[in-house]
Amino acid sequence: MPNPPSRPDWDIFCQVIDNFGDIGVCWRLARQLRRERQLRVRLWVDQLETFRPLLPEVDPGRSIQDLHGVEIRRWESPFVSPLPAPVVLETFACRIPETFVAAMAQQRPPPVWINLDYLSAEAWVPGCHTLPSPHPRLPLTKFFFFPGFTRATGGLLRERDLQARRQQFTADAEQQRVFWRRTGAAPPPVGSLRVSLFAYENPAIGELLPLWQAADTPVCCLAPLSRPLTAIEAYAGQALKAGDMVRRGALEIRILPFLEQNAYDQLLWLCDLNFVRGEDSFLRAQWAARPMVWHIYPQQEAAHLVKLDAFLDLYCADLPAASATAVRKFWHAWNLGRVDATHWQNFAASLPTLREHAQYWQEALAEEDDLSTRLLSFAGSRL
Ligand code: TRH
Repeated sequence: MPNPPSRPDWDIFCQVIDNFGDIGVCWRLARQLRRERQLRVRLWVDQLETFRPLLPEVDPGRSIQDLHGVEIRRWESPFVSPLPAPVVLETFACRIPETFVAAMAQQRPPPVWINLDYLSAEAWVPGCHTLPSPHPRLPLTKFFFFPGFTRATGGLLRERDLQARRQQFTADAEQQRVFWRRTGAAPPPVGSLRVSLFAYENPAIGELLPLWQAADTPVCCLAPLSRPLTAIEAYAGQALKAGDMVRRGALEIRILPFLEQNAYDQLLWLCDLNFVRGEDSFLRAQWAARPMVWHIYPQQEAAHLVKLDAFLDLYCADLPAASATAVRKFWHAWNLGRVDATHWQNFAASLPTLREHAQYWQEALAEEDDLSTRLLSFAGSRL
């Protein structure tokens, strides 16, 4: 029986813990389900202000808005529960409102309830993927869904046309001109190493910039407005804003505005090396098929370093030994906040190999079903 018009196909709940990754992932998935599968998606977001930099059309003052075919709802408290969708996705262990859970328990059959977890390459992930967790009181079961890099996991977020869009963009000088015009920056000088910089606060930034300043090859560092700005300002000895440029020796730093999510992809595609962080930019850098450096989200008791090594083991498995060592050492140094000249020189010497590897890595990942396909197939098997 078709759904009544007011009932969406999917409810997605997003609680912004900090930064942009939570909403970055949820928005990408919601938009993809709408665009590629024509599903009606209702996206609940507790902080619309954090959403806005990624999608400037978002109006934080509105409690309901329809953008790109997705119904965006401000997640308010107290929560007045509508009829839940047949599939309910809570993301990153956020707690969906009790009134909504109670409404889910009233449904026959009850909605498929999935918790989408964080991306990790750790060995325990396949064993926990799709495990059920029965509700202690209500006739509901929640399933844990883990994105991941292998067939035994939930896969990776990837739009169907992503590769084609990247190839078109990188081959089209006019699209690239439009990109530079929109960001308000001139294209990087020809022959320079184009580097994008997105990271958490990191003392290593203050160590790397002088190394680039003294490098033989010119470096153009493109930094969208975000936390590294503090370290860049300390290096430059002045306050900086979007549109500013700092030139010292072989280094030119351009401060870009925080880019709308699609434009950020384009920046990654245009660069020779991308410094990324968290979860979503980390994955987008892999789809960009370019060398990258990952600043992982720091966790208590250095748990993040185990997660970092699990990914490095996969990523470096097919690299020649010298490049694998250079990547491991540089990524460790970056995440420990201490980078020296040897780290950078060895890493830089491996860049041509890493570029080829990034292409191969991207192609291998793209052969697998993406996260939305696996989510839909799992939900379908439970409906
Ligand atoms: O912002 P992040 O650090 O996000 C997170 C959060 O810390 C979250 O709590 C944590 O759970 C998660 O990491 C692991 O980094 P991330 O994940 O890369 O998200 C950034 C988003 O911002 C991503 O969707 C890309 C987008 N972005 C833009 O749209 N424009 C930009 O200019 C930049 C720099 C990023």
